[in-house]
Amino acid sequence: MRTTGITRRRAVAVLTATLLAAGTAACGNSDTGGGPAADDGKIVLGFAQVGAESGWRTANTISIKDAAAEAGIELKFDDAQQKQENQIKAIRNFIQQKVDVIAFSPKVESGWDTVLKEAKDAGIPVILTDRAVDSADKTLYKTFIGSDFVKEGRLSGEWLVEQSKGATGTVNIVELQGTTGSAPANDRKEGFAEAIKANPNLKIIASQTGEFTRAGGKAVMEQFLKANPKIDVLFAHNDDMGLGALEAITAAGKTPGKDITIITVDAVKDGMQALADGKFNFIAECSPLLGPQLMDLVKKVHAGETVPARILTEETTFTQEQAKEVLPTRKY
Ligand code: GYE
Repeated sequence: MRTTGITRRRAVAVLTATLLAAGTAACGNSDTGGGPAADDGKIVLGFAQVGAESGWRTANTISIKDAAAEAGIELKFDDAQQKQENQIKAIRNFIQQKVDVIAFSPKVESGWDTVLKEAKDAGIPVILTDRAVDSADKTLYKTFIGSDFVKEGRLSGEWLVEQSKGATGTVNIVELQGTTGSAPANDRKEGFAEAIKANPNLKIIASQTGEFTRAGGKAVMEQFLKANPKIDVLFAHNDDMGLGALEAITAAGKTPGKDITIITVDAVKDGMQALADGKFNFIAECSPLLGPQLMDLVKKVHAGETVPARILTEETTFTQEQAKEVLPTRKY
């Protein structure tokens, strides 16, 4: 359907990956920071993960751990269990331990300036992965690697606009938002809302956070179904919330994918299975496999090399037919 767009995005991502790979061979003295290396000469990376809320996050954590081992980087990994204060504590610990590079996936966008300034003052470069921060001072971190969440929302909305072309009456949409204040929740909401403006029949009648979890998706969908007799479409900011919502929809005597059109984001295996089974209708992909690119960046910033301010990951979209095709070889 959007073959051209998909091809272009892939081309950009492949080019980015190639450039990154080429850059890692270079070496040099770091004047931008980097504490003493580990005794065995390995680069030490402190990574503050946001938690383990979804299939996406699990795949992301595995990717980071595997890629660090592969790259010969010593990884200090902290799971903040969805608490920003835990992430801040972990970053402060990394500073105290004088790690060489700090990377983290910020739970929410705001509230990072103080701790980022502490890392900068200590001369430890910081890389943001997956989620962005709203700090005005862009020198507080070296680069941001992750997806274009606005685009994911927009692609989801555009697909719906295309599907609803013939609709004569109002199409009632409910939205399950991700973690309040997080970059993916803010941006996916924005991109989707922008795209569906193209058809005035498309109306968001309810929108609430389901915290990116299955349990949250189920509980909020139950409320939506109780409060709204006519729901035509569900837009869930990730697969897990969509999967949780399936249970609520079935329990309410409706058929997911038929009575209610379901659009989600991520394309993790369980989501793709639901899509192939006809329970979901469309998924905008968000790749969790950031590990290899992150390790390349860690080496570069440790070597004091200049890196691009923003590095986008490879993404595509899936219909039910496309999900059936790729599912057998899906890795996560
Ligand atoms: O979409 C969701 C996860 O930040 C991109 O976080 C990530 C999001 C992902 O919990 O499943």
